[in-house]
Amino acid sequence: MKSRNEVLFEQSQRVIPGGVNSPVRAFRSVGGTPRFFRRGKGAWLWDEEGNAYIDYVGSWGPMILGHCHPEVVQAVQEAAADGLSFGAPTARELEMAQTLVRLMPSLEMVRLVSSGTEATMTAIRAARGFTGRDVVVKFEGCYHGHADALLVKAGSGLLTFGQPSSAGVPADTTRHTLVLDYNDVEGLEKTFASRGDEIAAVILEPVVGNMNFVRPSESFLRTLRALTEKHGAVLIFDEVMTGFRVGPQGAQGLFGIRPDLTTLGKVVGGGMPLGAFGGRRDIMEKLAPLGPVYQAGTLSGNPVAVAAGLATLRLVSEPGFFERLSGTTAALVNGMAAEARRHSVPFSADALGGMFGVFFRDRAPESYAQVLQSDRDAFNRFFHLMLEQGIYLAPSAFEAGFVSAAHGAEEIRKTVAAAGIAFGRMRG
Ligand code: HOZ
Repeated sequence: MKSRNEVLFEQSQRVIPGGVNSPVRAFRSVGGTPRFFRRGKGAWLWDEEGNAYIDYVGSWGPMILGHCHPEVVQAVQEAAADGLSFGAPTARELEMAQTLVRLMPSLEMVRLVSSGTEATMTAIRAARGFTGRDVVVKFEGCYHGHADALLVKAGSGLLTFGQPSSAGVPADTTRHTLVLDYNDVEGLEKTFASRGDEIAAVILEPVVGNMNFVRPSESFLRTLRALTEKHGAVLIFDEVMTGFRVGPQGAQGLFGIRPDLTTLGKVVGGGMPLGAFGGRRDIMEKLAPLGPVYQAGTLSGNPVAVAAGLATLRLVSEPGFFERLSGTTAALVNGMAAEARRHSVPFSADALGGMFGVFFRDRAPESYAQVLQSDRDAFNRFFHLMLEQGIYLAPSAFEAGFVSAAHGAEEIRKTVAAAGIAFGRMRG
């Protein structure tokens, strides 16, 4: 007899392409049936069959406080009771903009949108409008949402499914997109030496979470900042994943680099559809209605999404929040690494704030090429052995994991114990 998850998946595949509303949910690379979730509370999720899981996906990043945090739920309920959407300015939007400007010093002005994709797409447009140049530099394995110009050698689902560039994107659209290797200082210097004055923008994930987890080298970030400044190119930090996730000021605070533009999503909406981008006033003032760069959205700055985001940002800004979160994440990855050593499984892990990566290779990767050297079959086995024990990891070897403030010592202990059992079975 089929399980309820299987029945739901079968039915979904008849009416939704692949049975999912975003490809990474489909379990295609790990195999098996995606879990259909009915509810979440704190660090836990329950599927339609009533099975409980400790959640390390966190809706792919937003759920930094865990599921159904009472203050976030209350904020959403209150905002919803006032009206779901006005398509007009609200005081809540102003409060969100003021909050972001206060929390992230590189943001002089911000605009709210409905997703990370919209934020990065518009940041690129603003950079092109500001500089009057066309060329955009991105890095292999970084994913910046699914806007046409950025779907080149991208990470996340495109990497998971081995199609790093998408069909349906006219070659003309990506003609101006240059792709370099992440953490490759020399490649960067050569590109700027030959084409520096054509480059409108360089966009990157300042800690990559879309080819699993790759941290930047200090020299890479410093060179990037110096070269973009020298050549008048706009440096865009895509902090959709890392913003208010790896530290109180995102990756830019952690590494002490001030980008020209920053894109935000995920945590900023506390689990509701909200994105934002912002940065230098002279660039942001190019946006309509002040300037010639057009961007718009019926639901931009949606009051319910903004309320969820404000409540979330209030809580993550409390003193000690990131110290505690980083401690939990470190306990998780160190515990798993110790279990792997005990069972002689080649394994490594890395983490910043509430974001982590696990790899079936001896050292955490520093580049896309090294990520590909990780043993993908081993990951897939590990994923299923963990899932059987109620541990929900991202269903792909090319995604980062997320820990929330609701993950406590007991959840970490259970996860590390499950990893020990999984590694033991992998060796056996
Ligand atoms: N950036 C997320 C995964 N790496 C997005 C989730 C999705 O594509 O559904």
